[in-house]
Amino acid sequence: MQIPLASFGTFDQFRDAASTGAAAIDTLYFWILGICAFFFFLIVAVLVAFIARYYARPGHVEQHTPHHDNRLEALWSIIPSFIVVALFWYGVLFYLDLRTPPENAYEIQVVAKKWNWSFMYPNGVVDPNLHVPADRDVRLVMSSDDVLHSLYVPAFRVKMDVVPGRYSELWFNATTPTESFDPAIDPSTTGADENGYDLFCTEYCGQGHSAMIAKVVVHKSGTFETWLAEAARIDPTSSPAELGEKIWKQRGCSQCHSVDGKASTGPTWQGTYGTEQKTDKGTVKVDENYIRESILNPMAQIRDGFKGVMPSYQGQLKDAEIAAVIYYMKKLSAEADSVPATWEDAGGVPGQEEGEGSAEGVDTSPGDGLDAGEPIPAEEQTPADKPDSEEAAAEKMDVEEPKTGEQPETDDAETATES
Ligand code: HEC
Ligand SMILES: [Cu+2]
Repeated sequence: MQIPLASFGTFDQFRDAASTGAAAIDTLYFWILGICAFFFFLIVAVLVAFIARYYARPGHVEQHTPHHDNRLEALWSIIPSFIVVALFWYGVLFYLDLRTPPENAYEIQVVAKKWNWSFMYPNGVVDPNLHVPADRDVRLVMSSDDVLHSLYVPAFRVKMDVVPGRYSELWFNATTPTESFDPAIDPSTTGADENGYDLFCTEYCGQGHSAMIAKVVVHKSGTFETWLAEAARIDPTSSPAELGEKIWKQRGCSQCHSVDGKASTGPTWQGTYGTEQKTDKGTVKVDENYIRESILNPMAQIRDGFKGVMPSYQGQLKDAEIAAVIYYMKKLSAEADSVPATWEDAGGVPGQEEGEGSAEGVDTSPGDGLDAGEPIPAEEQTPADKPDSEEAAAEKMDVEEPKTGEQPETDDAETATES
């Protein structure tokens, strides 16, 4: 909807509506605005007329004025009641529609944290911008890693709080595909809805709040699937260990696993690969099979000194991603030299057409893991790797605690220099 006088300089207050629900919101909004404006001008006009007509003049004798008129009272009570009830009625209808996602909507997981957005797709792709198909109901399931945030897409006329400790949801059906999108352009430097629709955080969440901006890219029907498949593709010339590190950071492993030798909730990954460890089912060699099993079925064997609190990543990490974690753990161990530089060197990306056959050493068929290298003698193991008691583990956790607290501060500093 194009509204004259609606632009304040370069900032477009009223974005062109780009979702199916936007028209109803706009209609209601402009009815409320119109009715308010009508009564505002009517009341001010009457006020001015009465001042001109009835102001106190010298020699004027006060006359009797009527104090009450039932017909008038009824008129100005009943008419506004109808107006207000009608606005409320439409408001409730639109609100219910806005809050009730249609069945079979395409679901995207949203995680807000100081100060960025992550959008997670059913095939495991994680992107800092929201990509959606045009002409399809999309449902966002949103959660926050830290404080209260709020997701707002002006062009879609949707807004919803993102609250720590619970899920909130939002849905829309985007009608107008994005013409061009360049992920390299910083979303906070472009104006209204250029390079994708603006997506803002609208709950003041700290220093970097104003930079918590992302773009909504609406893909023409049929092209979204292509984008999604392309985004999931792993570049065969990229490094498997680097992908493993990215997974460790982005998929939450870092909350419980350190890579610097310190045990926290879970064992450290530094120097663990290739060692022998005690579990509740006996001694085990940390090899491909054990790592894969630990990720898919963490309860199968629980390392001594740790609790079985790790969630299963069954269905969440693809074969190639598990392989990447294995390469990353290997990179952090005495066998770092044997880690291939690229997927191509490793014989291709597991599960991806170009490279048939799984990577050397990552093949998880029984027995294969055993020839991955000599076990490291017990003396060479990192002591922090195997806390001897529950208390030791708890103590280590306490020491770790400030580390998590520090995180936002470093972010603070970064943002401070940016702005
Ligand atoms: C909530 C904390 C938590 C998170 C998050 C977590 N883990 Fe764990 N993990 C543990 C604990 C505790 C153990 C040890 C107990 C056990 O074996 O189940 C463990 C064990 C492991 C092991 C076995 C390693 C060893 O030395 O015994 C692997 C491999 C592993 N996790 C991988 C991962 C990956 C990959 C992720 C992220 C995708 C992850 N973990 C996320 C808590 C976690
Ligand atoms: Cu925020």
